Amino acid sequence: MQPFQEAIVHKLREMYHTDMKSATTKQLYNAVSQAAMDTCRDTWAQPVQGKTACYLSAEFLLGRLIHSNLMNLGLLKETEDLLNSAGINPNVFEDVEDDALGNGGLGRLAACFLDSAATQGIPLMGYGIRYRYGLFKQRFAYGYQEEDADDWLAWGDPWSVRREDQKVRVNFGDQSVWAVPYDMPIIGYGGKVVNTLRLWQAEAIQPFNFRLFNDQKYQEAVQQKNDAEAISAVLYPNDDTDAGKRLRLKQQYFFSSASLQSIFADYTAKCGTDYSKFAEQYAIQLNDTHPTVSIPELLRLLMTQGHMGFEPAFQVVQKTFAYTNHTIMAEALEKWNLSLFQSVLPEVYPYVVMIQNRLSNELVKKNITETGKYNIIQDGMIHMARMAIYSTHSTNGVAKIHTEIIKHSALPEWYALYPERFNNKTNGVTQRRWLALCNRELADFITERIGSGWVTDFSQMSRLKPYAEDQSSRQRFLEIKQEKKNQLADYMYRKDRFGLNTSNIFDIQVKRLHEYKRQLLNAFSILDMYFGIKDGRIQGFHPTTFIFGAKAAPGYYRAKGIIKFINEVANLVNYDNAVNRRMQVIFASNYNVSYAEKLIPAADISEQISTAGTEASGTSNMKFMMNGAVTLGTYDGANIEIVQNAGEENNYIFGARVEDLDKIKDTYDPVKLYEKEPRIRRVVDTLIDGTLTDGGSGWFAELYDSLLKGASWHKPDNYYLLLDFLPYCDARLQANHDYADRQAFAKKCLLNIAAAGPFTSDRTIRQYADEIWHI
Ligand code: NBG
Repeated sequence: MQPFQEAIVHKLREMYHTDMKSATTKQLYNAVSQAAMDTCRDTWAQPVQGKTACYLSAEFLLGRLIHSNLMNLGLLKETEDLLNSAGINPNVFEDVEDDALGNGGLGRLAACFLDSAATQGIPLMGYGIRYRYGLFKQRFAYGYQEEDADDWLAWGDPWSVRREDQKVRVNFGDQSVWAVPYDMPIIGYGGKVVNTLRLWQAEAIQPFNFRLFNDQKYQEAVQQKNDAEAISAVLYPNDDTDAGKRLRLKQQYFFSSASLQSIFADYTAKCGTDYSKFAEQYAIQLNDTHPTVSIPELLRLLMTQGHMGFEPAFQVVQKTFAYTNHTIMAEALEKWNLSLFQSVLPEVYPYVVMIQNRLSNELVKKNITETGKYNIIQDGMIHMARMAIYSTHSTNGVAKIHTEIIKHSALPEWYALYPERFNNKTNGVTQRRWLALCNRELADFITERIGSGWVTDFSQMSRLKPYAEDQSSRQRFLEIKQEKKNQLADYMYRKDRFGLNTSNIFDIQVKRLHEYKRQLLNAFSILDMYFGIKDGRIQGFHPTTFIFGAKAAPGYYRAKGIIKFINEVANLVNYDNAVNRRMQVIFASNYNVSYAEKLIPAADISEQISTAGTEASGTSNMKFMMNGAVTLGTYDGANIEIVQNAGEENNYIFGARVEDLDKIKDTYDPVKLYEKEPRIRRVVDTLIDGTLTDGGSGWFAELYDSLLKGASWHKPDNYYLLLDFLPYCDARLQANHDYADRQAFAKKCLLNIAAAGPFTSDRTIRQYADEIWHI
């Protein structure tokens, strides 16, 4: 036995008095994880040298850790051999809950960054919240989404270490709590560098009041404990909307203050009490506006504990912080009601006022009289994005087009004032989780051809390009794709009891449910193909399985209506014997990181169909690309950079561009399109003509109205579904037609893989380190 295998056996005995043969999955999981933790404790304990970057984020969507950690430590194979030799399926840990401390792209990006930084030896610390319950679990009941709590701790938490000695106190207007850190090792590939993710848990200062209990006031006796724990109880399930809740502001300040206090104490221990050099030791990146209250918090610490004057303290703040914007959706630009802010954070509010005063003086000096669009405090609200841009040295978008939109249409007034602050950092994803781990067959294929250097140097992927011309490589690629479809089919059968037809094209759209992402357009186009096949209008259609995966925020009823609609479309198609050998529609339930790891490698077609100008970047588009799918998408977000690199001829780009939409936005009339085009009318009418039923909820009629009548808060069809409908259907049928030439299609896929080099988060994080943090 190898030493690591012995360590696992030893852990089982020590922790559970059991052995490989009798251990439960949970025991195995905890024993393997603990044994792996032991192998990296020494490396982890090594102090960071030089400047540290701190990534503050309300979300870290890590996914399941055991496989990625074992892979990065080089212990995956040994572990699997041990399981095999004990007659245990090496896939046992697939039953282990996925951690879900994030909503979608923003939280998953943070997780990719951690992996990339540790792998490249960049000292990056993550700071966030240890939510007791992560993103809800999704079920379908009669096609409706139902939500259950995500009790991720039920499996134990072997990858965290509670650091009682490092807890700090966080004060609100009406309560004080402990913030207790749980540290997780972030193990770089090869195991040479181990960074830290620190997640804070809220706990009561006095968890139990003995006197009240004695007076038989049982509820009151634990009131403080409940109130404290509420702060880190749940992740807000909103993806890019501002929940606008008191508790949410508390969450934001809770982790911001705890992180800043901790960083401040580290600085003091390292450099003493001269805080003027703080920015030489720490760079702090704000992941969207959620941690922006860190800005006045650092100012407060520098001025009260560091005894600095306002101006020098502000200079330090500005040099330390940088801000990333992840969306231009107006509803996501956080604003807090002034009186709410004052009552929750009375000790912080004065520092916001100081920042506002400095801004006011600067505007006067610059002769700017229209101050309303700049003011941080305006009309009874505190504008967090404004505070973030004004008080930091860098504001970045997450794809080229997104950064241009920020500069020229979302926040042009700020760009006019401080053009030098704005920069772009196109997102990336880690090829270790999203290729090496989730698609080992394809990873081997690549390594056999270009060596294994791509695992840590993704620019080497371009060396794969010649193999796109090689018939036997294309054949092998097709075999691997088939294998991944078979594996997905097994998995989906176990999870959702779906029987996938694995000889079909797999056409997949997985991402949060949002109107701008246009899952409804996808469903309309499926209906159009369905009618077209039945009517004989569409001939020679290659059988296709259309797969969706998406959670809707529980309070976002229109998104829930779209889920119900897609499930009804699925029923219609799948039970119609006239077409169901040619089409299948499937909605995977509870889409999450682990599901993505199965779905993405099996895809032929990656659906990236957001309205031009709305998706800041997208990151699943990159994961699909590196797993050999073609992109069927709009000219939006990182799709643009993807097709520029991989060739438009190897992808399927359709629909209106931002410039086109700008021209028509005041005159666009979806009703005209609806009246003129029978195919549009037919699919839209399924919302109200009884073809499909919403079970009496009224949701389908509401969707119909949103397209043709608009609502008090938006114009009709404000995401231009009807405008892009026909071009989308055409592009989709073209891809379907092209697929028939398997060799030619495989070539497109291979060229996409070979062009994926720039879309690694290794490149992205290097750019943050070089250009923003100067590490
Ligand atoms: C999301 C965008 C995506 C982007 C990720 C990561 C939010 C607020 N924004 O397009 O919608 O890829 O951020 O940058 O979740």
